[in-house]
Amino acid sequence: MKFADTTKTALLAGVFLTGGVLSAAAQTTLTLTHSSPADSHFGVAATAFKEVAEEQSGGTLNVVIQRLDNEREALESVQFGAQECAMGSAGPLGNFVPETRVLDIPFLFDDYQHARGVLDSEIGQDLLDLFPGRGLYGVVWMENGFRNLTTGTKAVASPEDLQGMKIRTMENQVHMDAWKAAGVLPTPMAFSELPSALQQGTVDGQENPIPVILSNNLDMMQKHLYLTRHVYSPGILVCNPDFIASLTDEQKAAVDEAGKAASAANRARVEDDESNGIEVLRGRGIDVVEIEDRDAYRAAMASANAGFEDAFGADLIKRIRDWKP
Ligand code: EAX
Repeated sequence: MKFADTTKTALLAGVFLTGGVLSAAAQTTLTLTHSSPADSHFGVAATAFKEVAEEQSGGTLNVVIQRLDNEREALESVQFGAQECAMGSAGPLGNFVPETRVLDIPFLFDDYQHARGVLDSEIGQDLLDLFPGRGLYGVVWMENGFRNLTTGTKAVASPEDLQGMKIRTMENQVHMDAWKAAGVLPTPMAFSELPSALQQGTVDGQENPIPVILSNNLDMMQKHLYLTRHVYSPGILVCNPDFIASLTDEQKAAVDEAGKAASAANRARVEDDESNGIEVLRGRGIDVVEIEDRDAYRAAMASANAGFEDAFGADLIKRIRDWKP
């Protein structure tokens, strides 16, 4: 009797353990980091990614969302395989896949429709196809938005006033070259270092899209917001290629579907922030300045264009500029 009881318990324990082990083995953890708060154009995209990836994989993917504002470190970490995926601006991406820098040229895109159209076209896909050669898997282009200049105490009545100003840029050679052409002393740093640089006044200003300024409260550290929209800032969702290769077909398809859902949620939120965010920022007290003459900024940065043509090819740049729906 005693013997039988023990056996039964052992059997039950065995079943229980096997069940536990099975479900643990069947679940693959996917850590996805993103920059900006949960309530932002990247935060909502990460949530959409998690929902679709977990559902479409039949619950075999477990997506863990974390915030990581140093976007260069996030890309490095994905490349190493220390984390599975990362989402953020494409700011530091050119240090990994140099060809993507063509998208960072100022005044390249007329509006959101133009930029999204190019990213969704063969041009965007051709760029994504280069990622595996650089140790990354490009899931989908995302969006950060058109960037606007903000400054602290110094006011900018026209681009001439930029001469000698220290402006924080992303760690992006194209952006630095363009600002240098305008007479600025570009000061590249990771996004994670920006708030303290603004608070301590080590830079005179910075530039970022409305969704970023809004969700990170950058207006609290700046006096003026100039709606320069001088450059489109793509976003990107990347994963580690070995991780993708280790997935089942169903899981791989789930990641791609989740990428599409993330991109849709991200773009919808950018649109929302663009239509409502400027008023919100004005209400919070920052001096918002419409720019009548964006061409003056285009002209101020124009001397950098010859270098961009050498680097990326005049043909490709023209193809992007001339893109039509
Ligand atoms: O992703 O570094 C930047 O200014 C980016 O636009 C920001 O991290 C949002």
